[in-house]
Amino acid sequence: GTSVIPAWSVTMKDFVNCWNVSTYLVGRFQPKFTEFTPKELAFMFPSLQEGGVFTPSSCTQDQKAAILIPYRDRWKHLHTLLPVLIPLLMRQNVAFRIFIIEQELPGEFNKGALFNAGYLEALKVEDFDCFIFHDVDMVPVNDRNPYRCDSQNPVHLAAYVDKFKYEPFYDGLFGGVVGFTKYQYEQVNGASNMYFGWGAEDDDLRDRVFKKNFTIVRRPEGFYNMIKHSHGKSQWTPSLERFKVYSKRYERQDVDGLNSIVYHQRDLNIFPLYTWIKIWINTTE
Ligand code: NGS
Repeated sequence: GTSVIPAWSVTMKDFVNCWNVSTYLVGRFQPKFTEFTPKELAFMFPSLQEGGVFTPSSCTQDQKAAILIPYRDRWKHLHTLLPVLIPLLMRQNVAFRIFIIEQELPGEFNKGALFNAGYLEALKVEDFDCFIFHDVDMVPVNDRNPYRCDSQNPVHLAAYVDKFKYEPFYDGLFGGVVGFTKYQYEQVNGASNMYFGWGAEDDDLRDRVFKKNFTIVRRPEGFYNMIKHSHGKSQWTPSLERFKVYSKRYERQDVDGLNSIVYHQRDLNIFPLYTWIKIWINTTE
């Protein structure tokens, strides 16, 4: 209803109008998977500010979103995703900052730990309202899927993926692209830090969500195409340990997560396209 318009906004910018972007949106589209250099991308998006920051100019957003992309050794994917993701976020009038959360080598990839470290590091930069955890290989192909958090429950944006013929893969799928408010992420104690290698960390996160009496908002417009992997290895090798860790998930939830993450921030670089943070996590345990 109209009751959400606060008095202060009536003067100039209308924040409700920020999500009223129907005229800019195209719905489903088929992006070409083209890799660009950071320089080309910066040239393509002059309204993007240093650090990968965008603030819509015609309205005031009620949410500031941190787009957190866990990363390691996927340069080509990242620079194929961004030419699609950045203009989509702009069409949606999202106020955002893009963070690349890179895990320092060596050691197995740990996406959950990168979620937690990225979340904490983002909050040192700015007080964001919405945290979108975004796989580097998930390219959105429907811009009517708002990069926005739900005030009540965590959101699953990547609901329908080409790899699964755009069918729900399984009921509990909660991977690819998900969104939490600060309150929601802290209530579930973030993600588990104990999944090294591929798989199950997203199932664990889903169960944390349900355990704390949230439900999941699955977006009917959440269509994505996955970038094909030319080389396998490291983060894509299914971890055999994962079932063992997963079976103890409820015992660990309150002691393993946002409140227990041990990491070091090795580097923070403000580039034109993104804020790039290098993270060390202990992978020898
Ligand atoms: C499940 C994995 C999830 C994974 C999903 C989709 O089997 O982590 O497949 O993977 N769960 C376990 O391994 C317990 S996908 O086909 O997209 O690579 O997200």
